[in-house]
Amino acid sequence: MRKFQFSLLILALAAMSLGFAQAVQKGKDKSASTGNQAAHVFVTPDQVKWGPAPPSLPSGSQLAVLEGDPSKAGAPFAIRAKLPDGYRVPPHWHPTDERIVVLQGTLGMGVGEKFDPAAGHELPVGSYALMPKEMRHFVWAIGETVIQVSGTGPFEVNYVNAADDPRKAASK
Ligand SMILES: [Cu+2]
Repeated sequence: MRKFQFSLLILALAAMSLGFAQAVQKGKDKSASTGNQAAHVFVTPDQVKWGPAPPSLPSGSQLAVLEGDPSKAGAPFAIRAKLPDGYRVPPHWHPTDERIVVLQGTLGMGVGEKFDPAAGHELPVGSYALMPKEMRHFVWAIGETVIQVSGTGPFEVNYVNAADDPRKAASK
């Protein structure tokens, strides 16, 4: 049984890195005219490739990588997440700063170790949020909500209550 769970985890991780690798292909051509070695990125809306969210997030959301590899430590990344109406991410924290722009819908967001929308904020389209590393917070979606998250990897989700971790639930 343990072995089975472990292989599931490996599969999930492999799927994640595949998804990331695919996205990283974009914008690899270098600017010859300026000699600038940094890769540039242009992503039009039709080029955003949605896939299932990583197992660290509750199921039902979708994720697209716009830039970089969110699993890589010390490297910048930008991703989008599409959250269905009523979607929730219970109190959690990240090892790095999380920067969010709301592109569609309304993102509810609050700070603290208890999921309490009454103590949170409703962020409509155009809103920006910065959640410093290790700060406990929670989010919920009002209407189908699309957010852009950028920061420096690794993008990891740690739950305040172990029971909220979908990775734990999946291995039950
Ligand atoms: Cu978060």
